[in-house]
Amino acid sequence: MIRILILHGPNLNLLGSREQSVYGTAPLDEVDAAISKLAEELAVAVDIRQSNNEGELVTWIQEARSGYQGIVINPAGYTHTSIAIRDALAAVDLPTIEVHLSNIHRREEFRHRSYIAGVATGQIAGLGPTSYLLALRGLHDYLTAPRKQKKAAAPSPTRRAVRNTR
Ligand code: CA2
Repeated sequence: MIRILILHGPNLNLLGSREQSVYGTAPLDEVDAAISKLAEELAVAVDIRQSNNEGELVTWIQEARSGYQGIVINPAGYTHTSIAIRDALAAVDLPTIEVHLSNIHRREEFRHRSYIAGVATGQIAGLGPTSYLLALRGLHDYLTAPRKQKKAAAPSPTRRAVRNTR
């Protein structure tokens, strides 16, 4: 069974309690329940975690190398600051979807830069909790789509020459 690690970054534990006009009214456990429901429909296993600590997120990303086939991450405020999270994602080299509840590109200028986007497979932003569901569905499709085979190596010049003399 495909296993996907879902990570929520700092302050997302406050969802639903304040800043509702930006992040919506659903608390994090409601978002997690919707993610788990979709995971069941897709027959993937999800492990959902939240941390306010950059180092803890880095450790979880490193550990994902064994046992997980992909990562969905909302790095929250660390999106715009964390080279450590970017480096961890680059090091594990798992297909990763970056998620945001809000559309970071139409907010303050400092939110336009993501250190994560350059190492992510894709980014989904601006759709509230649905961003997570689209990310999970997209990552599932990405992981289950048939991949093109690598081209077979061309025969070496010597072998070609031998064949041509027959
Ligand atoms: O839109 C997103 O998902 C963000 O990742 C959320 C981050 C923000 O720093 C990013 O620029 C965009 C903030 C998460 C904080 O969430 C709160 C939720 C409720 C109340 C206060 C903060």
